[in-house]
Amino acid sequence: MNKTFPKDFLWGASISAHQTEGAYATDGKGLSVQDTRPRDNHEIADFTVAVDHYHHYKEDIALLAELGIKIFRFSIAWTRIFPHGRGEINQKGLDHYSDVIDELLKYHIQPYITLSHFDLPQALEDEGGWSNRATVTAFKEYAETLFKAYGDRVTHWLTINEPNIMLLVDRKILGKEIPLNEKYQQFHHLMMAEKYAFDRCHTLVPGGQIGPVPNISLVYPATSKPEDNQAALYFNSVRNWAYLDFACFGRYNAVFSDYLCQNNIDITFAPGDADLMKTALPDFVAMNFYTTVTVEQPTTTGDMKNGISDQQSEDIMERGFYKGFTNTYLKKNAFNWTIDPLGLKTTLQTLYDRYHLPIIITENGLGAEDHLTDDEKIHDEYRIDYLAQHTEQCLAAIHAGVELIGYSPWSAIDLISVHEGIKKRYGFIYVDRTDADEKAQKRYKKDSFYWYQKLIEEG
Ligand code: BGP
Repeated sequence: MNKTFPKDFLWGASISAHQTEGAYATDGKGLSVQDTRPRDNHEIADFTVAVDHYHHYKEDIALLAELGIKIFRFSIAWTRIFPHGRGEINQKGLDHYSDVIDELLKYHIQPYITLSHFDLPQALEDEGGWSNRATVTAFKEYAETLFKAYGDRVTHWLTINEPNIMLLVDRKILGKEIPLNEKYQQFHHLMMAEKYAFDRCHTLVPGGQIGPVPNISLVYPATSKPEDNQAALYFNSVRNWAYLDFACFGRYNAVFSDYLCQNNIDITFAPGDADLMKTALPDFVAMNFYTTVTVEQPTTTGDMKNGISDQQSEDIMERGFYKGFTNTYLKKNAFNWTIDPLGLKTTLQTLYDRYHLPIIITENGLGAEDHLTDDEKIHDEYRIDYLAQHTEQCLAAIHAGVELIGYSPWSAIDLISVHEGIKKRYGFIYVDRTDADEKAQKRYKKDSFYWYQKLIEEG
């Protein structure tokens, strides 16, 4: 059996705009919900400076070229293009990303651009955000603007980053809780926004290819008890397949529909939605994977906390459907996220078997507190170990027949964690700052940089 990856395998690295760029109000950029979100912990870095990728992008891309990546997954900040979400275009914003794209192409690195990564314009949020159907139209106009501006150089696009996590883990991602009824009308609007992006990309971008980019954690039952299997069935649908069945089949998943019905949730369609759902379809599935999740059937008594406070921890629960369960067969990282490399292979096989579309992994990584030594090294062997185990399972999935076309781990460079600041580092490149002190943000190559460079060279 071939021990190496296909020669055309798309080795990449990933970031998002708000977690790396900083320059949160520079060159005409408007405020997003990530700039205004309530912060319960003022000890951790916010996104105002982040790792100043906005000004360091040439240096960072040169390092990524040295790393040897073939693709670079990054997101465009909607509020750099439309400071108020719609209406007047900010030419400086359009110019900035045009320069970023040209810098990547200079090194023959293919851009994989995420249209939106948790950073809805605040001006649209003020009008109801994803609860307001008008936001779908604003997103369509935003996507069309990018396709027209960059479609001559960028063929591969991702829609909206992890809509499932944005909705299910709203407190962590957005700093607020969305009521259940509203949450699933937002689901419909997010999914329709994605459909418009599929449709317009295929119309406006020559050879354009586009895909959804959910966070997929396969859900295991805590025991072989039929009740626990039911709990896993429902959470797999609510967390994973609801989003991908809508994107890839243009349908409401049957188990998810029952979940909505049991919660008395009615979804309002707009005229034309049912048709566009079926006709606008993706070319590939992008998937972010960190871990798997285990659930049990909730008992009718005991402490029942509704909702999910973190996508990885066991304190997820929805009364009557599922409750997080500690899987003692899996190790955990320092931030309480389980580690399940074989679960990645199983997830890839399950996904491919269900959708039969090419798959690219656009996030996978280990958040850890790295340390810069006096001789300017970062010995992150724990990250090498995590990535080695997961890329090994990627190869095993390919040998098992999965059309896995690429692996773009999180993250290219250290960045500000969604809610745990800079101390939770993911990058191949270390950025010298702390949560409290921005310092000079000097860049250093970690041991994992050299490990990944070798893996890309040798496949
Ligand atoms: C995913 C997001 C990324 C990143 C990652 C790590 O859900 O797409 O933006 O945040 O999770 O999560 P965290 O930053 O909480 O460690």
